[in-house]
Amino acid sequence: PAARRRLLGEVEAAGGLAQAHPLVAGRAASLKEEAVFAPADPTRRVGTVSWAGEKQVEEALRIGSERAREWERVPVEERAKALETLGDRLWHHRARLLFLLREEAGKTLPDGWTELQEAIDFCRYYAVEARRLFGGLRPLPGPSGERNQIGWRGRGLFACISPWNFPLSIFLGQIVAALAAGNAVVAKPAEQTPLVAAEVLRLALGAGIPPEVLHLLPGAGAVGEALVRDPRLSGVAFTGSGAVASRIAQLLASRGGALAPLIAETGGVNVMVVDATAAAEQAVDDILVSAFRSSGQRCSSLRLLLVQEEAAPRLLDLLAGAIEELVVGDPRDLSTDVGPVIERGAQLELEKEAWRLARAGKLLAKASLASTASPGGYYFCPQLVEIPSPALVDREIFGPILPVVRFRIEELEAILDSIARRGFGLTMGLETRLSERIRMVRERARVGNLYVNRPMIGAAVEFQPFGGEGLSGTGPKSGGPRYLEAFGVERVSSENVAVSGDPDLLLLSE
Ligand code: UN1
Repeated sequence: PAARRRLLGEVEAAGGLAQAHPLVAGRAASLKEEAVFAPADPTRRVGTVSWAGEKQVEEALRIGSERAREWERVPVEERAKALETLGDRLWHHRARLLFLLREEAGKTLPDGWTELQEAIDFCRYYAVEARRLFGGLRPLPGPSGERNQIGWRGRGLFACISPWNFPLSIFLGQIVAALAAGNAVVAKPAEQTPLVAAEVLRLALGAGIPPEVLHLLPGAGAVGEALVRDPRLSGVAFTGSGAVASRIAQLLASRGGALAPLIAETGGVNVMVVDATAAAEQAVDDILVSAFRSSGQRCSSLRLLLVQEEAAPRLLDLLAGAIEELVVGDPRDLSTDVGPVIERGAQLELEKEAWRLARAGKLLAKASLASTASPGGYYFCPQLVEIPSPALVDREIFGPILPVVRFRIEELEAILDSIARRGFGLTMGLETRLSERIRMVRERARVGNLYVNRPMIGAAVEFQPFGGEGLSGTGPKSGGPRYLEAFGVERVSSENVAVSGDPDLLLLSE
């Protein structure tokens, strides 16, 4: 608590109005400004943003595509060093970043802190990975008389289109991966969180990343669409809704020019199974974290709880009690467990969903709003709703509503199969003490990340590569050893050493 209070003091001292502009080749375009307000209290002004127009989009595309090769030719060691310096700068400027995460995105201090750590981890991990993969040509064996070598190179210009729920770590993770692989980047942050993005971009330029290869375009969907339609773009990294991912894939396919890869991470309808052998207290802790951390606004968050009927009375009782004790309120307050949701629209949508589920089932527990919270804030108090069938949860509800269904153990395999058939495949949680149950679930679940007897959010960079399949995304997992490959191309060089080769190789092949 003392350390938290000290950190809070530093965060408050780093306050003050923020500004975001389109930043093309290091030049800020000054256009009409609009105010940005805090979701915790929409009368609290956080700063101003000016949105990118057609002119900035065109310039970023032109300069980014022209200058990408220069960045690619920078030795990988130098590129990696710049990314590590950026990681150090994030740490150095942590108080300001935590302040902006709190004010602009409504994150509590612990939520901001995990995100900051993740962003730093991405910088360091992708720097190491860049050295491993992009460090030059590697020899391939045979055939005799030929020298064959293979290596990774950058693709060109990438668009990085990122969500508001991780305005620092996902925003930066995409950018750092693209840069590490030798690409130039046009970054379009979510329109809800341009201020964090602008701060991060300034830190990146100060870390030695040339302004000609990293451009920022704050804007709405139209900016992303204009980018993706342009044949000068060599690839897209996107995290957000499945609908937008499909739209991007269509635009990329129909724009003419070379085909460009789409690395997409989208939503999930993530299930946790608790069986009768589970350790109840552990399960309750893991459920609370999985469903309500970050106000349930992670794509990895728990969306549907399945409890074996024998375990249900005790578990749901404990869980209901714990939910009623959660403190929902302003993230400025250290006692807050759950902050606001991102915007008014999200709050209204959640209220509608909660109403629909409660009508079909029964509300078991609800947290309450702290008296210090602003009544105008976009709060939605965590709820536990028992429903009669998993079929009532057929799409992602992005916030702190937790529907629960009781099941009989002989139904479990069929339920898991029907969940897999829906096609979402991001995360799954399992609480059990039976090793054969762990094996069975691992076998039947079609998800990118399965978590057993621990929370089903909070994948750690390098140790738990993160990402889904099916409706939950394409492409390799972020924070894993395959991710950078998706941002590059592989090139092979084959040489007849009888003509050009060095004498040692000639001897070997004789
Ligand atoms: C997301 O919400 O888009 O595992 C991803 C986690 C985070 C990633 C969440 N590292 O919860």
